[in-house]
Amino acid sequence: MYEPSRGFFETRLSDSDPEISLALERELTRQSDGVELIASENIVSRAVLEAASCVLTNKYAEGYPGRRYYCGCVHADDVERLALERVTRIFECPFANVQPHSGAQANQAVFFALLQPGDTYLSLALDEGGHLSHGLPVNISGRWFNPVHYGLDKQTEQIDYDSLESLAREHKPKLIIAGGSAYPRTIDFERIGRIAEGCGAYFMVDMAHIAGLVAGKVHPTPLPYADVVTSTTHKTLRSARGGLILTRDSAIGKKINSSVFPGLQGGPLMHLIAAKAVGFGEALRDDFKSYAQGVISNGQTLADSLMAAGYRLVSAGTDTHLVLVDLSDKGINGGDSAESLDRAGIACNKNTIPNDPLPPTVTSGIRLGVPAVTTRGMGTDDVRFIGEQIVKVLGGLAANGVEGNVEVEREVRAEIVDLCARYPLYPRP
Ligand code: DSN
Repeated sequence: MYEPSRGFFETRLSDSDPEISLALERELTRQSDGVELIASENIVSRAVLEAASCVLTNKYAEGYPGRRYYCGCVHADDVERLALERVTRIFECPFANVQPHSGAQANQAVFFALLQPGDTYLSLALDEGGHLSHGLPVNISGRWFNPVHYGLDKQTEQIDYDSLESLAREHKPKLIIAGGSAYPRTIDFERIGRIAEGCGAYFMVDMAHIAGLVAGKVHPTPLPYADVVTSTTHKTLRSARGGLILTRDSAIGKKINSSVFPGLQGGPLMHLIAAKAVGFGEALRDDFKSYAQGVISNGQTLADSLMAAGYRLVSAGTDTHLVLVDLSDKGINGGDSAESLDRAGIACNKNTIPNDPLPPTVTSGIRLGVPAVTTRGMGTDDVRFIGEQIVKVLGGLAANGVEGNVEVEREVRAEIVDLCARYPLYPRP
């Protein structure tokens, strides 16, 4: 007969599995010593981190609070009710579903609830700032449905609302999606809502990138105009990793619930719902507003410092946490730039720019974002300094090439480690 040793319940990870423990320790060092400018990333509180590894990882809770398929869900119910109560308060919206495992699954749940396979919908083109779950041909949204993409105005590089309207008239979509992962500007939700209404389409906003800015009331909310709003919970919103769906319409809410479970998912990740609830609680506090304001001022500062150094930004600036840098006139590409910056301690990602002549594996741009540095407490002076370091690395890359930039990367890396030491993360275990 199997008899677990006490060690099974008592031994810490570092003793039980030194290999994984070491990798995690190194990851903490990487996060602590580097500047994180990946626009979709953030750093959660210790409380969120603790909840994410709680005992609810052991629990199956298929169904919804008060309507579960398994027994023993009383505390899971409390946790999910708190998550729902908090998130509906943040966004002033009567219905939420906090069970989607990710933003992409939240989007799929909306498709499953409101569309039939083959239905036409409009969304922002991926290479103009959209998202792969909004119609990439190899994604389920592109294979099983019929996406028609709207794009950006060539002059302003902001959404071309007139052409969106013409496309809506021409294609009579069942759904219009707004939002994306590399669009730095405020979207006119009211106008797209009107266009959707005019052609009888549902209007969905994927606010994954801006959810924390909406929560902090430093960005217009899509809630009054959209039939349904999806989001991730871990980007600017700074909660645990996962997805979220909101709607003001109870009939849509019912459909969403059954499309998340049992339509797409089985047991919800209750430990992450607990951690989402903790993050939502934090977003209701006053200091979250200061954080959100900090994100906006840091984003603006990063944009201004790069433009002042002669870098062209897509749409010539930002209204949010992210900036998209066009490197095509610098003789360097996005892939090499992101890797060089990474070696210098600055993490970001290569990103296509509108009408990019280079493939998505190379790209002509990089996407930068400031949520994580803002969370650490870095302010506009620090961000200006980070901007200068970016300019040094990219200038070195243009002048010296990939191989020759080692010295510049080393110098910048030392500056970045010094900067980060002033803004420590979690204590070591
Ligand atoms: N991977 C996310 C981003 O970087 O924007 C979107 O899913």
